[in-house]
Amino acid sequence: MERLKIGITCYPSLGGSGVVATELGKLLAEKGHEVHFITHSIPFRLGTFQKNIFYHEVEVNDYYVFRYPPYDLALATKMAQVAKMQNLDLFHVHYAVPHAVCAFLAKQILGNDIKVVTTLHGTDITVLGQDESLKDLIRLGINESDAVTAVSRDLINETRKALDITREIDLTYNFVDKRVYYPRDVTDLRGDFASPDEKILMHISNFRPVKRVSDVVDVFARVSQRIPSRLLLVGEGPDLPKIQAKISEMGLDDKVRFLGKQDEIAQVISLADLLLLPSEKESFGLVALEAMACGVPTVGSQTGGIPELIQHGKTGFLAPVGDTVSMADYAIRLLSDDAMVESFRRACLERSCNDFSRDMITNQYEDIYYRVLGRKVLGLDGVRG
Ligand code: GMT
Repeated sequence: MERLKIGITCYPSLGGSGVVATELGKLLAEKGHEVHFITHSIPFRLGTFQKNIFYHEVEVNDYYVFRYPPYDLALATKMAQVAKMQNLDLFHVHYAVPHAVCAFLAKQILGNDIKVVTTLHGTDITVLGQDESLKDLIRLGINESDAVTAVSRDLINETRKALDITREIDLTYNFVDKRVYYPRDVTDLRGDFASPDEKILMHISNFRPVKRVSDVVDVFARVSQRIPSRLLLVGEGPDLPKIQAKISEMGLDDKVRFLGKQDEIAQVISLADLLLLPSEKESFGLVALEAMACGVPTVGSQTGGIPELIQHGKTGFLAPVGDTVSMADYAIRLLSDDAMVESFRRACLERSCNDFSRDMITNQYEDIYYRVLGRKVLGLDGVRG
Protein backbone atom coordinates (compact mmCIF):
# COMPACT_ATOMS: atom_id res chain seq x y z
CA MET A 1 0.00 0.00 0.00
CA GLU A 2 1.07 3.51 -0.66
CA ARG A 3 3.47 5.14 1.72
CA LEU A 4 2.35 8.62 2.75
CA LYS A 5 4.46 11.71 3.31
CA ILE A 6 3.01 13.53 6.28
CA GLY A 7 3.92 16.94 7.72
CA ILE A 8 3.13 17.18 11.44
CA THR A 9 2.91 20.48 13.30
CA CYS A 10 2.33 20.68 17.04
CA TYR A 11 3.48 22.47 20.17
CA PRO A 12 6.77 20.67 20.70
CA SER A 13 7.31 21.57 24.36
CA LEU A 14 5.57 19.97 27.36
CA GLY A 15 1.83 19.26 26.92
CA GLY A 16 -0.55 16.47 25.98
CA SER A 17 -1.20 17.65 22.43
CA GLY A 18 2.54 17.63 21.70
CA VAL A 19 2.85 14.17 23.25
CA VAL A 20 0.00 12.76 21.14
CA ALA A 21 1.36 14.36 17.95
CA THR A 22 4.89 13.10 18.56
CA GLU A 23 3.92 9.58 19.57
CA LEU A 24 1.59 9.35 16.57
CA GLY A 25 4.36 10.55 14.25
CA LYS A 26 6.72 7.91 15.64
CA LEU A 27 4.14 5.15 15.17
CA LEU A 28 3.34 6.24 11.61
CA ALA A 29 7.07 6.22 10.85
CA GLU A 30 7.32 2.74 12.34
CA LYS A 31 4.55 1.66 9.96
CA GLY A 32 6.62 2.91 7.03
CA HIS A 33 5.20 6.38 6.36
CA GLU A 34 7.56 9.33 6.01
CA VAL A 35 6.97 11.87 8.76
CA HIS A 36 8.21 15.47 8.76
CA PHE A 37 7.86 17.43 11.99
CA ILE A 38 7.62 21.17 11.27
CA THR A 39 7.92 22.92 14.64
CA HIS A 40 9.89 25.64 16.43
CA SER A 41 12.00 23.14 18.36
CA ILE A 42 12.48 19.37 18.51
CA PRO A 43 9.39 17.71 20.05
CA PHE A 44 10.44 16.68 23.55
CA ARG A 45 9.24 13.08 23.22
CA LEU A 46 10.91 12.52 19.82
CA GLY A 47 14.02 10.88 21.26
CA THR A 48 16.94 9.82 19.16
CA PHE A 49 17.22 9.35 15.41
CA GLN A 50 14.55 7.11 13.98
CA LYS A 51 13.97 5.81 10.47
CA ASN A 52 11.41 7.79 8.40
CA ILE A 53 11.37 10.76 10.79
CA PHE A 54 12.63 14.21 9.84
CA TYR A 55 12.61 17.51 11.68
CA HIS A 56 12.34 20.98 10.14
CA GLU A 57 12.88 23.94 12.42
CA VAL A 58 10.80 27.09 12.07
CA GLU A 59 12.98 30.17 12.43
CA VAL A 60 11.39 33.52 13.10
CA ASN A 61 12.80 36.65 11.50
CA ASP A 62 13.30 39.25 14.23
CA TYR A 63 13.45 42.28 11.91
CA TYR A 64 13.73 45.58 13.81
CA VAL A 65 10.31 46.96 12.75
CA PHE A 66 8.54 43.96 14.27
CA ARG A 67 7.25 44.60 17.75
CA TYR A 68 6.13 40.95 17.80
CA PRO A 69 8.16 38.64 15.51
CA PRO A 70 5.56 36.89 13.29
CA TYR A 71 5.91 33.24 14.28
CA ASP A 72 2.65 32.18 12.64
CA LEU A 73 3.70 33.53 9.26
CA ALA A 74 7.14 31.97 9.55
CA LEU A 75 5.48 28.63 10.37
CA ALA A 76 3.07 28.84 7.40
CA THR A 77 5.95 29.68 5.07
CA LYS A 78 8.09 26.83 6.42
CA MET A 79 5.18 24.39 6.07
CA ALA A 80 4.79 25.37 2.42
CA GLN A 81 8.55 25.09 1.80
CA VAL A 82 8.78 21.64 3.38
CA ALA A 83 5.68 20.44 1.54
CA LYS A 84 7.15 21.52 -1.78
CA MET A 85 10.66 20.21 -1.11
CA GLN A 86 9.49 16.86 0.28
CA ASN A 87 6.39 16.47 -1.88
CA LEU A 88 4.12 16.01 1.15
CA ASP A 89 0.69 14.44 0.75
CA LEU A 90 -0.83 16.16 3.75
CA PHE A 91 -0.38 18.28 6.85
CA HIS A 92 -1.60 16.94 10.16
CA VAL A 93 -1.77 19.86 12.59
CA HIS A 94 -2.45 19.56 16.30
CA TYR A 95 -4.23 22.39 18.17
CA ALA A 96 -6.39 24.78 16.17
CA VAL A 97 -4.54 28.04 16.78
CA PRO A 98 -2.44 28.96 15.02
CA HIS A 99 -1.68 25.60 13.42
CA ALA A 100 -4.90 24.98 11.44
CA VAL A 101 -4.78 28.53 10.17
CA CYS A 102 -1.08 28.20 9.26
CA ALA A 103 -1.90 25.02 7.31
CA PHE A 104 -4.62 26.94 5.44
CA LEU A 105 -2.11 29.71 4.62
CA ALA A 106 0.53 27.17 3.53
CA LYS A 107 -2.02 25.60 1.22
CA GLN A 108 -2.70 29.04 -0.30
CA ILE A 109 1.03 29.60 -0.80
CA LEU A 110 1.41 26.20 -2.46
CA GLY A 111 -1.66 26.67 -4.65
CA ASN A 112 -2.09 22.90 -4.87
CA ASP A 113 -4.42 20.32 -3.38
CA ILE A 114 -2.37 19.30 -0.37
CA LYS A 115 -4.73 17.98 2.33
CA VAL A 116 -5.06 19.31 5.87
CA VAL A 117 -6.09 17.24 8.88
CA THR A 118 -6.62 19.19 12.12
CA THR A 119 -6.81 17.59 15.56
CA LEU A 120 -8.49 19.60 18.30
CA HIS A 121 -7.08 18.89 21.75
CA GLY A 122 -8.80 21.02 24.36
CA THR A 123 -8.30 24.60 25.39
CA ASP A 124 -7.96 25.55 21.73
CA ILE A 125 -11.76 25.18 21.85
CA THR A 126 -12.87 25.26 25.48
CA VAL A 127 -10.91 28.43 26.33
CA LEU A 128 -9.65 30.12 23.14
CA GLY A 129 -12.82 29.19 21.27
CA GLN A 130 -14.71 31.49 23.68
CA ASP A 131 -12.37 34.41 22.96
CA GLU A 132 -14.09 36.87 20.61
CA SER A 133 -10.72 38.02 19.23
CA LEU A 134 -9.87 34.49 18.05
CA LYS A 135 -13.23 32.80 17.45
CA ASP A 136 -13.61 33.65 13.76
CA LEU A 137 -10.04 32.63 13.00
CA ILE A 138 -10.43 29.26 14.77
CA ARG A 139 -13.69 28.65 12.89
CA LEU A 140 -11.91 29.41 9.61
CA GLY A 141 -9.08 26.95 10.42
CA ILE A 142 -11.59 24.24 11.27
CA ASN A 143 -13.89 24.77 8.30
CA GLU A 144 -11.03 24.95 5.81
CA SER A 145 -9.48 21.66 6.98
CA ASP A 146 -10.15 18.55 4.89
CA ALA A 147 -10.75 16.52 8.05
CA VAL A 148 -11.10 17.53 11.69
CA THR A 149 -10.68 15.21 14.63
CA ALA A 150 -11.26 15.78 18.35
CA VAL A 151 -10.01 13.77 21.30
CA SER A 152 -13.41 13.18 22.96
CA ARG A 153 -17.13 13.27 22.24
CA ASP A 154 -17.40 16.09 24.71
CA LEU A 155 -14.86 18.15 22.73
CA ILE A 156 -16.82 17.52 19.53
CA ASN A 157 -19.96 18.86 21.25
CA GLU A 158 -18.07 21.81 22.73
CA THR A 159 -16.67 22.68 19.29
CA ARG A 160 -20.13 22.64 17.74
CA LYS A 161 -21.53 24.77 20.55
CA ALA A 162 -18.71 27.28 20.98
CA LEU A 163 -18.03 27.90 17.30
CA ASP A 164 -21.29 27.00 15.64
CA ILE A 165 -19.56 24.30 13.58
CA THR A 166 -21.73 21.87 11.63
CA ARG A 167 -19.15 19.94 9.64
CA GLU A 168 -18.17 16.33 10.35
CA ILE A 169 -15.67 15.85 13.18
CA ASP A 170 -14.04 12.45 13.72
CA LEU A 171 -13.50 11.09 17.22
CA THR A 172 -9.88 10.05 17.81
CA TYR A 173 -9.22 9.38 21.49
CA ASN A 174 -5.76 9.74 22.99
CA PHE A 175 -3.85 6.46 23.01
CA VAL A 176 -1.16 4.74 24.99
CA ASP A 177 1.80 2.62 23.92
CA LYS A 178 1.83 -0.52 26.06
CA ARG A 179 5.49 -1.09 25.22
CA VAL A 180 6.21 1.99 27.33
CA TYR A 181 3.24 2.29 29.71
CA TYR A 182 2.90 -0.78 31.92
CA PRO A 183 3.26 -1.28 35.68
CA ARG A 184 6.98 -0.91 36.40
CA ASP A 185 8.72 -2.57 39.28
CA VAL A 186 9.63 0.44 41.42
CA THR A 187 9.89 -1.32 44.78
CA ASP A 188 13.34 0.12 45.55
CA LEU A 189 12.52 3.63 44.38
CA ARG A 190 9.26 3.70 46.34
CA GLY A 191 11.20 3.49 49.59
CA ASP A 192 12.68 6.94 48.84
CA PHE A 193 9.22 8.52 48.91
CA ALA A 194 7.09 6.60 51.39
CA SER A 195 7.31 3.96 54.07
CA PRO A 196 5.69 0.54 53.38
CA ASP A 197 2.53 1.41 55.34
CA GLU A 198 1.97 4.68 53.48
CA LYS A 199 -0.04 5.23 50.27
CA ILE A 200 1.21 7.50 47.50
CA LEU A 201 -1.15 9.98 45.87
CA MET A 202 0.13 11.75 42.77
CA HIS A 203 -0.75 14.69 40.57
CA ILE A 204 0.97 15.39 37.24
CA SER A 205 0.29 18.54 35.25
CA ASN A 206 1.60 21.84 33.95
CA PHE A 207 0.20 23.63 37.03
CA ARG A 208 -2.07 25.94 35.05
CA PRO A 209 -5.21 27.32 36.78
CA VAL A 210 -7.39 24.95 34.68
CA LYS A 211 -5.80 21.99 36.55
CA ARG A 212 -7.04 23.21 39.98
CA VAL A 213 -3.92 21.94 41.77
CA SER A 214 -5.17 23.69 44.89
CA ASP A 215 -7.97 21.07 44.97
CA VAL A 216 -5.32 18.34 44.87
CA VAL A 217 -3.90 19.73 48.12
CA ASP A 218 -7.35 19.95 49.73
CA VAL A 219 -8.15 16.35 48.77
CA PHE A 220 -4.80 15.14 50.06
CA ALA A 221 -5.17 17.05 53.35
CA ARG A 222 -8.42 15.18 54.07
CA VAL A 223 -7.07 11.80 52.93
CA SER A 224 -3.91 12.10 55.03
CA GLN A 225 -6.03 12.62 58.17
CA ARG A 226 -7.48 9.15 57.70
CA ILE A 227 -4.83 7.19 55.80
CA PRO A 228 -1.04 7.36 56.24
CA SER A 229 -0.04 8.84 52.91
CA ARG A 230 2.26 11.03 50.86
CA LEU A 231 1.58 13.37 47.95
CA LEU A 232 3.96 13.58 44.99
CA LEU A 233 3.52 16.58 42.70
CA VAL A 234 5.04 16.23 39.24
CA GLY A 235 5.44 19.07 36.73
CA GLU A 236 5.80 22.82 36.92
CA GLY A 237 3.85 25.86 35.82
CA PRO A 238 2.34 29.21 36.80
CA ASP A 239 0.45 28.03 39.92
CA LEU A 240 3.45 26.29 41.49
CA PRO A 241 4.46 29.10 43.92
CA LYS A 242 0.86 29.45 45.12
CA ILE A 243 0.66 25.70 45.72
CA GLN A 244 3.96 25.65 47.60
CA ALA A 245 2.67 28.42 49.87
CA LYS A 246 -0.63 26.63 50.47
CA ILE A 247 1.12 23.39 51.43
CA SER A 248 3.27 25.24 53.97
CA GLU A 249 0.29 27.14 55.40
CA MET A 250 -1.56 23.83 55.88
CA GLY A 251 1.46 22.29 57.62
CA LEU A 252 1.83 19.58 54.97
CA ASP A 253 5.48 20.19 54.00
CA ASP A 254 6.65 16.88 55.48
CA LYS A 255 4.13 14.88 53.51
CA VAL A 256 4.46 16.48 50.06
CA ARG A 257 7.32 16.21 47.58
CA PHE A 258 7.76 18.27 44.40
CA LEU A 259 9.39 16.19 41.69
CA GLY A 260 9.59 18.92 39.02
CA LYS A 261 9.35 17.96 35.34
CA GLN A 262 9.98 14.30 34.66
CA ASP A 263 10.57 12.40 31.42
CA GLU A 264 10.18 8.80 32.56
CA ILE A 265 6.48 9.17 33.27
CA ALA A 266 5.71 5.42 33.29
CA GLN A 267 8.33 4.91 35.97
CA VAL A 268 7.06 7.85 37.99
CA ILE A 269 3.36 6.93 37.74
CA SER A 270 4.13 3.37 38.81
CA LEU A 271 5.09 4.78 42.20
CA ALA A 272 1.52 5.90 42.80
CA ASP A 273 -1.48 4.18 44.37
CA LEU A 274 -3.82 6.87 43.10
CA LEU A 275 -3.74 9.74 40.61
CA LEU A 276 -5.65 12.97 41.34
CA LEU A 277 -7.06 14.95 38.38
CA PRO A 278 -9.54 17.56 39.66
CA SER A 279 -9.38 19.78 36.52
CA GLU A 280 -11.84 22.56 35.75
CA LYS A 281 -11.79 21.52 32.08
CA GLU A 282 -10.15 18.47 30.55
CA SER A 283 -10.99 17.39 27.04
CA PHE A 284 -9.59 13.90 27.61
CA GLY A 285 -6.91 13.63 30.32
CA LEU A 286 -3.96 11.84 28.74
CA VAL A 287 -2.17 11.55 32.07
CA ALA A 288 -5.08 9.53 33.51
CA LEU A 289 -4.80 7.12 30.56
CA GLU A 290 -1.04 6.79 31.12
CA ALA A 291 -1.75 6.07 34.79
CA MET A 292 -4.48 3.57 33.82
CA ALA A 293 -2.00 1.70 31.61
CA CYS A 294 0.32 1.46 34.62
CA GLY A 295 -2.54 0.03 36.71
CA VAL A 296 -3.14 3.25 38.66
CA PRO A 297 -6.76 4.46 39.10
CA THR A 298 -7.76 8.13 39.08
CA VAL A 299 -9.99 10.22 41.30
CA GLY A 300 -10.96 13.30 39.36
CA SER A 301 -13.60 15.72 38.23
CA GLN A 302 -16.65 14.85 36.23
CA THR A 303 -15.93 17.26 33.43
CA GLY A 304 -15.16 17.37 29.72
CA GLY A 305 -13.98 14.06 28.32
CA ILE A 306 -12.85 12.57 31.65
CA PRO A 307 -16.04 10.45 32.03
CA GLU A 308 -15.36 8.94 28.59
CA LEU A 309 -12.06 7.65 29.96
CA ILE A 310 -12.63 6.95 33.65
CA GLN A 311 -15.54 4.62 34.45
CA HIS A 312 -16.90 5.77 37.80
CA GLY A 313 -16.64 2.94 40.32
CA LYS A 314 -14.57 0.73 38.03
CA THR A 315 -11.34 2.43 36.96
CA GLY A 316 -11.64 5.43 39.27
CA PHE A 317 -14.11 7.80 40.86
CA LEU A 318 -15.48 11.12 39.63
CA ALA A 319 -17.09 14.02 41.46
CA PRO A 320 -18.28 17.48 40.37
CA VAL A 321 -15.57 20.09 39.75
CA GLY A 322 -14.47 21.60 43.07
CA ASP A 323 -16.15 18.94 45.24
CA THR A 324 -12.97 18.05 47.10
CA VAL A 325 -14.90 16.48 49.99
CA SER A 326 -16.42 13.81 47.73
CA MET A 327 -13.11 13.28 45.96
CA ALA A 328 -11.38 12.75 49.31
CA ASP A 329 -14.15 10.36 50.45
CA TYR A 330 -13.74 8.32 47.25
CA ALA A 331 -9.97 8.24 47.66
CA ILE A 332 -10.30 7.07 51.27
CA ARG A 333 -12.85 4.39 50.31
CA LEU A 334 -10.58 3.04 47.60
CA LEU A 335 -7.29 3.21 49.45
CA SER A 336 -8.68 1.48 52.51
CA ASP A 337 -10.03 -1.52 50.57
CA ASP A 338 -7.32 -3.81 49.16
CA ALA A 339 -9.80 -5.92 47.20
CA MET A 340 -11.22 -2.81 45.52
CA VAL A 341 -7.71 -1.58 44.70
CA GLU A 342 -6.92 -4.90 43.03
CA SER A 343 -10.15 -4.95 41.00
CA PHE A 344 -9.63 -1.31 39.87
CA ARG A 345 -6.06 -2.14 38.91
CA ARG A 346 -7.15 -5.05 36.73
CA ALA A 347 -9.94 -2.99 35.13
CA CYS A 348 -7.45 -0.18 34.41
CA LEU A 349 -5.00 -2.51 32.65
CA GLU A 350 -7.77 -4.14 30.63
CA ARG A 351 -9.45 -0.91 29.56
CA SER A 352 -6.23 0.86 28.54
CA CYS A 353 -5.32 -2.16 26.36
CA ASN A 354 -8.73 -2.73 24.81
CA ASP A 355 -10.09 0.75 24.24
CA PHE A 356 -7.11 3.08 23.84
CA SER A 357 -4.42 1.00 22.19
CA ARG A 358 -1.81 2.64 19.99
CA ASP A 359 -2.61 0.38 17.03
CA MET A 360 -6.32 1.08 17.09
CA ILE A 361 -5.99 4.86 17.24
CA THR A 362 -3.07 5.02 14.77
CA ASN A 363 -5.18 3.03 12.31
CA GLN A 364 -8.02 5.50 12.78
CA TYR A 365 -5.77 8.43 11.90
CA GLU A 366 -4.33 6.50 8.95
CA ASP A 367 -7.85 5.79 7.66
CA ILE A 368 -8.66 9.49 7.85
CA TYR A 369 -5.52 10.33 5.83
CA TYR A 370 -6.47 7.84 3.11
CA ARG A 371 -10.03 9.10 3.12
CA VAL A 372 -9.11 12.77 2.55
CA LEU A 373 -6.65 11.70 -0.13
CA GLY A 374 -9.37 9.68 -1.82
CA ARG A 375 -7.38 6.45 -1.50
CA LYS A 376 -8.59 3.02 -0.51
CA VAL A 377 -8.57 2.48 3.26
CA LEU A 378 -5.85 -0.07 3.75
CA GLY A 379 -2.82 0.14 6.03
CA LEU A 380 0.74 -0.24 4.80
CA ASP A 381 0.72 -3.68 6.29
CA GLY A 382 -2.01 -4.47 3.73
CA VAL A 383 -4.13 -6.32 6.24
CA ARG A 384 -6.90 -3.84 6.88
CA GLY A 385 -9.69 -3.38 4.41
O1 GMT B 1 -5.59 22.15 25.43
C1 GMT B 1 -4.74 22.26 26.32
O2 GMT B 1 -4.95 22.80 27.39
C2 GMT B 1 -3.39 21.78 26.07
C3 GMT B 1 -3.33 20.39 25.65
C4 GMT B 1 -1.90 20.00 25.80
O3 GMT B 1 -1.13 20.25 24.89
O4 GMT B 1 -1.59 19.48 26.89
O5 GMT B 1 -4.09 19.48 26.48
C5 GMT B 1 -5.19 18.89 25.93
O6 GMT B 1 -4.79 17.86 25.06
C6 GMT B 1 -4.48 16.59 25.62
C7 GMT B 1 -4.11 15.65 24.48
O7 GMT B 1 -5.16 15.49 23.57
C8 GMT B 1 -5.68 16.09 26.43
O8 GMT B 1 -5.41 14.80 26.96
C9 GMT B 1 -5.93 17.09 27.57
O9 GMT B 1 -7.07 16.68 28.28
C10 GMT B 1 -6.18 18.48 27.00
N1 GMT B 1 -6.19 19.46 28.11
C11 GMT B 1 -7.29 20.13 28.44
O10 GMT B 1 -8.35 19.99 27.89
C12 GMT B 1 -7.14 21.09 29.58
